[in-house]
Amino acid sequence: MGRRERCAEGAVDLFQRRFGAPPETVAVAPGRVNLIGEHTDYCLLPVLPMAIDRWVAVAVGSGPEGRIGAISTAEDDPDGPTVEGWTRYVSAAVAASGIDGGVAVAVDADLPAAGGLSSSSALTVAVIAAITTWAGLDLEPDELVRRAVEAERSLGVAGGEMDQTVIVHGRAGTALRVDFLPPGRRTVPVPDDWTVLLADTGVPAPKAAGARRSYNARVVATRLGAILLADRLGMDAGSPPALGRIAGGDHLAALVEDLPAQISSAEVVRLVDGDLHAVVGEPPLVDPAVPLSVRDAARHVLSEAIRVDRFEEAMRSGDLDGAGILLGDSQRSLERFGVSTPGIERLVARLQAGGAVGARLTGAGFGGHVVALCRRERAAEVAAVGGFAARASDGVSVSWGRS
Ligand code: NG1
Repeated sequence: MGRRERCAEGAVDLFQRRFGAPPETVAVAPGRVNLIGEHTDYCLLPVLPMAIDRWVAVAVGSGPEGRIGAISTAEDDPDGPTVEGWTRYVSAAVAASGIDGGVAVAVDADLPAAGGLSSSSALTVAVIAAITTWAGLDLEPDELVRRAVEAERSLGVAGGEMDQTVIVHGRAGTALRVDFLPPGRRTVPVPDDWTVLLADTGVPAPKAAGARRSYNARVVATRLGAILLADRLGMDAGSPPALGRIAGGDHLAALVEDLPAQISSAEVVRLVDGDLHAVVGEPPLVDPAVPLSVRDAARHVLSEAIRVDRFEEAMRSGDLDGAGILLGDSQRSLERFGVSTPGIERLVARLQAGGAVGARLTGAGFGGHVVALCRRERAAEVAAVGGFAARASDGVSVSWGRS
């Protein structure tokens, strides 16, 4: 039995044990690793993630009238890991499914929580997929993505759509190039002799408190960069403002260097006579008076978008060393962007010394996992440093309907 089936079985068993009847629908969603294109999705610039063979399974059936019954194997096991705040995702996902209760949900997972591998999005997607199937709603995959994004944003993180897109649309053996403007997706085969390794910094990358604030501050900093650059170019950065709406010209790199190193949202809005709400949102993602590192943010995002194109080319031509260099460039850019940590940097260095051609943080940063790339015959050697080889997997699947 594979990992996916074991997880599904774990959720079914738990459901039966805790709710006294078999579930009616089961959904299993993968985690993801982002190969490259970090902090670009919310700027409407491309990403290149891949769904991995670590899973979140959700079993669903009838529950207490007007309420949501939710249990997870981690919580059920007194020696199991504590997963903070997971029921908030279940509640948000139930709401996004258009159901106001009367449902029971049991969760099992072998995807590490708060590790930058998208456990929150996998849980959200799996709950919405299971419940809408159970309720007889036949959601189009893109509608499933849309509802999962909406559910997570309702919890206060101004995230992009990368995670939910690859968790729904991922295909075995391939990474997924995702564009947002205009929207597009294409699979990119992972060359046979490449191994993608994931190593844990041991520091959680939770989506709560400090990490959420730091993430949202980066989102707003990129919006400020977009507004100021658009103003110089006589263009419209849109609402919310996005660097993706003005990217593409060679002239941009020079203009980025002229951006202020630090400037607050309030100041930018004053300068360009803009709309503060469109920039910081409501409730505000960050204090409008706090200066943000706008130049570093724009520099990172615009250079990272170019690396996505180059990395895709390297994958298609089997240029492993070229791909490794791009990972290193991405990591250094993320360090200047302020989302790396000394622990991430030490782990990246150890993986490289152990035989990886390149490594970098994956996901939002501030902890979590590092992704490393190596030739397949060196995988065991690099994995000895720490970590596991991730296989590119299919996206979410649902079994059974409502009995
Ligand atoms: P993780 O690593 O799952 O926190 C977050 C965002 C992504 C993307 C990355 C950075 C959510 C659900 N996920 O990922 O959209 O912006 O950070 O590239 O908000």
